[in-house]
Amino acid sequence: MVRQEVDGGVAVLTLANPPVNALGAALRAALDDALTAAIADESVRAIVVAAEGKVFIGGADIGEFGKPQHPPSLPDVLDRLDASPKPVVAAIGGAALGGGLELAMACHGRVAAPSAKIGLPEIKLGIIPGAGGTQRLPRLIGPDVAFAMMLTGEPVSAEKAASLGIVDAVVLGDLVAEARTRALELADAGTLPRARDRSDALTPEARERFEAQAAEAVKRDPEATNVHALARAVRAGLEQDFDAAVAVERAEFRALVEDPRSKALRYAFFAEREAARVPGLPKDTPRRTIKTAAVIGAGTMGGGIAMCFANAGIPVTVIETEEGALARGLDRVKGLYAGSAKRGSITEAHRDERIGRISSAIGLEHAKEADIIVEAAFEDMGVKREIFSKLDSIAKPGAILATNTSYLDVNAIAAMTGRPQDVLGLHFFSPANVMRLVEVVRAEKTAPDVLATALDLGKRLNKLPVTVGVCFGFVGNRMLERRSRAGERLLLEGALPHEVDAAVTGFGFRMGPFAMADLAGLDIGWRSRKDFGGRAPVADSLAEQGRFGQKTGRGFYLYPDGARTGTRDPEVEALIARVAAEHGVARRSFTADEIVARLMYPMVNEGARILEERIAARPGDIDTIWINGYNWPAWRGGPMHWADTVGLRTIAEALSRFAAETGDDSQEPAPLLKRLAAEGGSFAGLKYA
Ligand code: 3H9
Repeated sequence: MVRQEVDGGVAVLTLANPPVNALGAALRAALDDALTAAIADESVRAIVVAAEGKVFIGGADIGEFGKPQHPPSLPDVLDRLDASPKPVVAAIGGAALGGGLELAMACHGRVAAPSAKIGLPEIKLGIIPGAGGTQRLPRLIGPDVAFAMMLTGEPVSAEKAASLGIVDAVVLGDLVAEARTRALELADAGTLPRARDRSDALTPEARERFEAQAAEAVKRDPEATNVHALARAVRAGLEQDFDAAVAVERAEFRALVEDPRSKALRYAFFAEREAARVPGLPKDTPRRTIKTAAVIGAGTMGGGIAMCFANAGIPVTVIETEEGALARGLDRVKGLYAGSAKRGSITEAHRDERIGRISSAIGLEHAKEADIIVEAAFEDMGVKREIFSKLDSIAKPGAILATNTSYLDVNAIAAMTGRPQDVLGLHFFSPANVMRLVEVVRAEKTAPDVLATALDLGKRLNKLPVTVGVCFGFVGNRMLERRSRAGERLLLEGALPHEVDAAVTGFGFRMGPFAMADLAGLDIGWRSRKDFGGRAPVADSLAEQGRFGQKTGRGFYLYPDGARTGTRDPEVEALIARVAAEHGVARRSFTADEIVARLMYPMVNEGARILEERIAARPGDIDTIWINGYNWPAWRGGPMHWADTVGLRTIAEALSRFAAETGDDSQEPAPLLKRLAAEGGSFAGLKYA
């Protein structure tokens, strides 16, 4: 796991623990042994720690957290590195994250390749750095800058790391050779620069700035236990000596590992990666080549999808039926790029390059050269059928034909072509150029190489593709529909829109369902219910009055003078009472907990049905979809993980009660949920082939 080569007085210890050199027990032990041997070897004057692969070190092994620890611990190994009588230099060839950066900071020198990314992302896992990171980083770059970096968890580039003082230099040529040279220089000079001994960056001004930032961070997210802990650990480093402060960090870290929030975030980390593996789709499935793309439709979705291709370096043709729509769509895209360049998130050169990759045309025949065609036309089966039957005679053989439908039957769409094996759904989320989630809809006849290519393409587009099966609304919207229905019912039974929204934001969503409906436009759901059926008596009554939400200044709430946040409207509350009376529904008040149960349990129930029907391969796929496409609070781990924490028996019993109270049999627990509840089981405990 650690290769050791001694040459010219330098021992180069190369870590080799693919895929990301995570510092699991075996690697820690191997590194510790190699270090001990190098220190003992009289021919060795200096030591270099390098790593194989694209990633230097991806951090501690997250999978080991919460399990019995095998020695040596990471802090112990880093203490020995730090205390080495021979200088140690880290050669950071790729990402140095979490424990990886902590290891590098325990060395006496650090050099990085230009492509290296450097950071402490622990906060995103609900924890804080636990191997000296909260102490060494502030000593290198100041408590204020270090706190800011650890608070976002975002890595910085090698260049930035050098300008901040985290690494000593960025090396363009042979990284390990440069690390050797520097290690020998330190040996010659007889100095062992240690981050722990530094105090020059701990100035009174920097301390003051750190305290202001910490106060603000804690105020912004008072429930985030790890933000509080981070502030305490950094502060300990300002008030106590290094060893005492490290002990504070260690205690905070240990407590956080047991925190349900961190458990949920770690679960979500692995669920997201697991989603890339599709049962029954071998790793070595052949892929088709994707060099060019076409997008049908220049609306908001079509434009956003075209941007995804252009951003990934894939030339794309946007196709419309008439000039006006095309020009409007392209203008919108150019406007978005201009905005990004103005904000500085892309350079002007990148903006021009990306816009240059988007061409446009009138008429489907212009899709004939494309390796993949994504249809993002109007959500209407007739329209989609017509497009796909035409594409069948236009697209080149082997081209992948994808539909961006949010609800419709992809099997029926595929059946319009003589090549259903080439057809699948790519359900992007709005705004498509921003949202990471893509539901990849595998239709009955979709060929394995088409699915594998689409999943690879998703990654190339910097997306998070999750494979789902065909059903109305796939995974995300199908479950959302349950929540919407439950929300309407709650209104009739006596909860008011602001009470429901407050319960949902209190649960951790950024927005409640009614504020969200007002933002999206009530006309959308209203029209779709007209087309597809379904009833939402309150929302429909509002839409019938032209109350379409924010854009008309009135919806579930009032938005006077273009306000972005709604205020309560007595008229709406009276309307709800009237509709409830018409439906003969008795009204009462609801607590926030009752509201959450009423809204979320039916979603969990639908999730269970989705699993039974194999529309999603595993609970983690459903959770990944909800966290990344619907703003489910990641620290609650997604609806299925959350359901396990609530207890499936509690949920099943409540659903039976809801069914009895509302007379809605569809609320009865699904057979899978019923079975797991009776067995005392959990979704996490399900075994999949
Ligand atoms: C920490 O360091 C705590 C310390 O402060 C204190 C300790 C005492 N552990 O993402 P990918 C797996 S906390 C275990 O697809 P990429 C991953 O599951 C840690 N496994 O690759 C996947 O497995 P599989 C702080 C890990 O190239 C495979 O590696 N560090 C870890 O797109 C490939 O992963 C972080 O939070 C890990 N640390 O991106 C960084 N990392 O193939 C977390 C990865 O079986 N990691 N795996 O599904 C990342 O951000 C990305 O993985 C990375 C590579 C950028 C490194």
